[in-house]
Amino acid sequence: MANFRTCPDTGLKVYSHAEALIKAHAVVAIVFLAVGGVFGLGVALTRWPAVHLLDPELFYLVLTAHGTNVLLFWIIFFEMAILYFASAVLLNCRLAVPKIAWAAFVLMVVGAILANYAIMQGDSTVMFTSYVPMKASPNFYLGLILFAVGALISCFVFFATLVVAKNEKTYEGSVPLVTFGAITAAIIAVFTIASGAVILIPTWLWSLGFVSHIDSVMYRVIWWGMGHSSQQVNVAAHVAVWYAIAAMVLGAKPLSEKVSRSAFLLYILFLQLASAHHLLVEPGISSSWKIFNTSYAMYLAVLGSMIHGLSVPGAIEAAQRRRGFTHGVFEWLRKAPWGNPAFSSMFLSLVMFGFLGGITGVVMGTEQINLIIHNTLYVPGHFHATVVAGTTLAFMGITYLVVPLIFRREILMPKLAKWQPYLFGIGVGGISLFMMGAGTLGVPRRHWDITFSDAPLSVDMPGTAFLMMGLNGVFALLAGLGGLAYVVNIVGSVLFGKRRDEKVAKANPVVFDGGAAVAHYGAEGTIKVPGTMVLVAIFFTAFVLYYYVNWKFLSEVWPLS
Ligand code: HEM
Ligand SMILES: [Cu+2]
Repeated sequence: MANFRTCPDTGLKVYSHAEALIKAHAVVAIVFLAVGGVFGLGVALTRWPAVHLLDPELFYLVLTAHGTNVLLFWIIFFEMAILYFASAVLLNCRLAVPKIAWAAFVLMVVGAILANYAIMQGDSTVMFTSYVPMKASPNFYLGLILFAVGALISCFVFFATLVVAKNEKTYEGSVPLVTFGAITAAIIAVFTIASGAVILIPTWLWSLGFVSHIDSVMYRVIWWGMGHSSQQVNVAAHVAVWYAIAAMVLGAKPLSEKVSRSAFLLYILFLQLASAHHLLVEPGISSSWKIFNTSYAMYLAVLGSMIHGLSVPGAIEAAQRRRGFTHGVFEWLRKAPWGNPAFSSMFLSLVMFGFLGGITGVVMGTEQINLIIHNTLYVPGHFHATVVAGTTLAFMGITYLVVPLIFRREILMPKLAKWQPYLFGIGVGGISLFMMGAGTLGVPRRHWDITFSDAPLSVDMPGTAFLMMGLNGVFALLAGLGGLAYVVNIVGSVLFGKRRDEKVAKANPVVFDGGAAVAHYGAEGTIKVPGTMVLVAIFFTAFVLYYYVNWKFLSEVWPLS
């Protein structure tokens, strides 16, 4: 029987099916993160020349398994949990069609297992991008299709739940910002999954032998309609998580909800076009198409992220100043709750996503300077900054709130939880930087052996490239340790953590003041956020310098005189 309980921390009404679905998705997500993380470590230890762990066959298989499990299964299962949280829980309402939601979950699980089975069999080593004419076994594509159909159905359950909330008037005014962010993510997800279907269904038929030919350029164009958009689903979701954590831990509300909402809107409007940045070196596509889509269109999506990048720390600064941390420019930041893993994950995610992921993304997305790093290890360096330091770390952060609020358990090892975001964050920051460094020196992407020992022409890789790959391995170990600390602590808490009844919840609240303190926010007039302005100035300076340096590099690649 489905029913509601009232959350002792927030006063929200929590519907039992929504709660159970959030738990199921979160747990399965974490299992795939653990599996995919181990594969990631295998990849990094192979690319460390002094270790060179796996043989070539196994390396590419493990690389395929790594990308698929973490980028698709970990992230998307977790995102579905966020959708249920942002609809049913935040809007105080029942879930529209719980049976269908469960069926979708089962489809996703079956699909994910089937794809993994196909990869492990060894005849689907096509990397997660599965570019034709490389051919995987039919089960690989079928697994991805089932997974995607499940995710699509979950998105529709989310939309239907919004309608239920509206009809049954379970909230007042417009939906909360976090829900708005989740709506953005879900809308983009529908486009993403549709692109996936358009390309993966024919490819599946091709691998079954019913279709004779798939055009490889067309494949890439449509595949990246999915591949890139899914990254924007991730960004929309993790930005929503930033706002959620800032609100829950500090009572921070955005400086202007309108501005934050329009920033989400920019994602919906401009982002699919930006997927052209994956095709910049593709022959057969015109330069004007590439340049239009990757500059004018892409910059508007980037603008969205930059607005959030100002708005989130601004909200935190304002909340901290209201609390009395008003000395100097940065007291609010120094005295932030750095020991709270939800907060530290969120802030590290914000900083690394912006500085490491954001700046390099714009540089890579520029047609001319893209050529310097195309298909080098710089590319995985960049996207580990976005999707691991950014999205994954943010999701880890909110788990520390989901465990007490939804699983109703205390965190089993709070000390470990305190350190975990730093371990993982520094590890991932390291692998991002060193992969980018190695890529700048010319180390190729997805290559088993940077010495090219079996190639007919010899290749001179500078010594620093070997150093970079070694450091990458060391920081991969650190990230692996941080990942392990997360998985063990969360699984342990869910199974063995102290139960949180009303009394425990009162004694150890995880949500700031039940969110009540923010209600009067607007009346205080304009709040100055000088610290945030300094941070933004540093960001732009770094941005401009790095952009300039890359054009300079380019001029050295092709000396004209
Ligand atoms: C312990 C943490 C991790 C480590 C040490 C790690 C390391 C690596 C390394 C070394 C590569 C290979 C780059 C190459 O040879 O081209 C790679 C690829 C990749 N990683 Fe990770 N990674 C980690 C976590 C993650 C997470 C959490 C995600 C996604 C959320 C992710 C997504 C990817 C993707 C999509 C690829 C590309 C696969 C391909 O080129 O087919 N990684 N990772
Ligand atoms: Cu992209």
